[in-house]
Amino acid sequence: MSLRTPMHLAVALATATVLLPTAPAAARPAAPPPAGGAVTSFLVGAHAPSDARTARAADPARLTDDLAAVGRDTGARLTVTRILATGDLLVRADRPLPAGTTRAVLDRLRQRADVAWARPEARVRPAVTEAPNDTRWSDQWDLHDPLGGVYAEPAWATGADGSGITVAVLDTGVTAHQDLAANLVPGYDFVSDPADARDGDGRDPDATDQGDWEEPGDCGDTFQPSSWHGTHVAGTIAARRGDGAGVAGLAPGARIQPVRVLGRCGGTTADMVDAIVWASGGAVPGVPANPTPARVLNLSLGASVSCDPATQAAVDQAVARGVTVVVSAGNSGADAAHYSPAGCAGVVTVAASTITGEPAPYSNHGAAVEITAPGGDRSRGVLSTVNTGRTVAEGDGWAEYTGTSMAAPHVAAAAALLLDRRPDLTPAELTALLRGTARPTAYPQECGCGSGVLDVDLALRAATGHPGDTTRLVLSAGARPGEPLIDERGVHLAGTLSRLGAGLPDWDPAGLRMRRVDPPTGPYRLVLTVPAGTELEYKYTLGDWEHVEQAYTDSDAGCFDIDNRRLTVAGAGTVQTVRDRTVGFRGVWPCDR
Ligand SMILES: [Ca+2]
Ligand SMILES: [Ca+2]
Repeated sequence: MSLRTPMHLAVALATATVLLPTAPAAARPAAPPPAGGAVTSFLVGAHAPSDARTARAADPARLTDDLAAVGRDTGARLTVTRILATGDLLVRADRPLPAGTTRAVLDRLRQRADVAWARPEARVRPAVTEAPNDTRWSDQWDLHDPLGGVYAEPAWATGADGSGITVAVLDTGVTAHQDLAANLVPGYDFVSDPADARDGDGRDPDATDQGDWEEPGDCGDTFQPSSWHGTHVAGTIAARRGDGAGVAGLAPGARIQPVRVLGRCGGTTADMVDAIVWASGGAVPGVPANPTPARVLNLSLGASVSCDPATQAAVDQAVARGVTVVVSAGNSGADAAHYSPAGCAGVVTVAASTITGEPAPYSNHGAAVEITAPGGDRSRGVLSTVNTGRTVAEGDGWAEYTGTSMAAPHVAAAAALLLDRRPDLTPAELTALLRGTARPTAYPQECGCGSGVLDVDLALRAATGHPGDTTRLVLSAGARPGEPLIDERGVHLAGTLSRLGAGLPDWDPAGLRMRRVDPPTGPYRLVLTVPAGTELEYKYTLGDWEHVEQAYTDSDAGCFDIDNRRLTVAGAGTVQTVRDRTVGFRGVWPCDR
């Protein structure tokens, strides 16, 4: 796949020598990444398409001369660097401009007779324009849904895919699967009881899932088909992306190390403890050393007991070796502290959320939870790789499963993406990044779902120190089914305001006004009061209809309304996502003042 990246722009600049009136491309230093919220480039309308008779084409050289005076007070150099195919001009500064200079540049440009309009340039978001060609991609709401998803596409657009990072999946093993085979490294079978392992022996180097079906009387009264649980978890982390088939994993460049600890009727704590040590690079008596120790472990499993000292010691060892241990919170709707390994110290305990970004009703919760990620519910599960066999393996399949088991691998994959860009991150640093960029859920106090829902895109930007031109405010609002989202007084915003980057004005969450308008199931209205002169990019979704727009306030602070499919920009806006009963926002402020 070819996602648009900043590299395309850099290439274009380097080759556009004839369009650099004041500085040859070779002598022009590469533009630094924009600091949070600062402006480094402008788009200038060189003619008015609606009234071409009265407009004259702007002269790049004269524009540059004019802008030189504006930039002088800050020492910035402004250059017309490209003429777009539309005839409009791209003006770039050689450094991020402070707010006052940005304003002065825009004022100067707009005073010119040969300029129809001028705006700070905003980044086009590849998340909206391109998608992987995996045939089931549209069903992977967990990766791309604006309310419930983890924002995989903009994260991938940074170039991160988990390459070079091994994630151990301590689970039922994996089966052969076309969507996984390329990303597997050898693991180990730690199931020591041959009857549960079903492969005729105890521990051995073959982590192939033999099926965990249960006959009546095995450990329950009824037949249970094989789950292929480990294959599902592995696919969420690193199924092949862009192969025209099946699903895409969140970290499709990562390697999966299958470590088998679950068989018929589950597994034992003793086997899990050894597997944690081995997968993270420690020595286990009687087992050859792991040639490819993992940086991340995923344990989508648990028992309803508090963390025992052996499990805690194994986790401590892994963490001491720089390995991040991600575990599912459990599916009992109870306090995760009373489950193991969810309640262990030093692990990243993951609760589950739904397609609407709300806490999943079955999910364990509480102070032991670090973060929440998509796990689905009865309406929509998480789609990933499975086998079609009811007992032993048969063929490749894909299926939606629901649970915190499905949530944890999103976080494990996110960790792999972060380590791809920042191999130096410690487990504690990594956890702090994931938590610090999660978007708050509705009713965060009651939720007990940690810092909120995973946002891989924001985490990567924070990890790489490149909030770039997308310094963002992330706002979250929502309502439980059946509850009014916003009361008629116009203010009912759950969640908190989080902020990345510097240089932004203070935003007051109380400045958000949201009101439901008629008909009751129909459009919502959002009124956002923003400072004058705010440029931002926003996305709104109505049903399957999605659109990205930019708005700019050049005089008074204002607001915009989204009224069904009619969008009126009276001042500035925010990201707006509209669904039946839930409204979420996700702000993208490419520049600010
Ligand atoms: Ca075995
Ligand atoms: Ca695929």
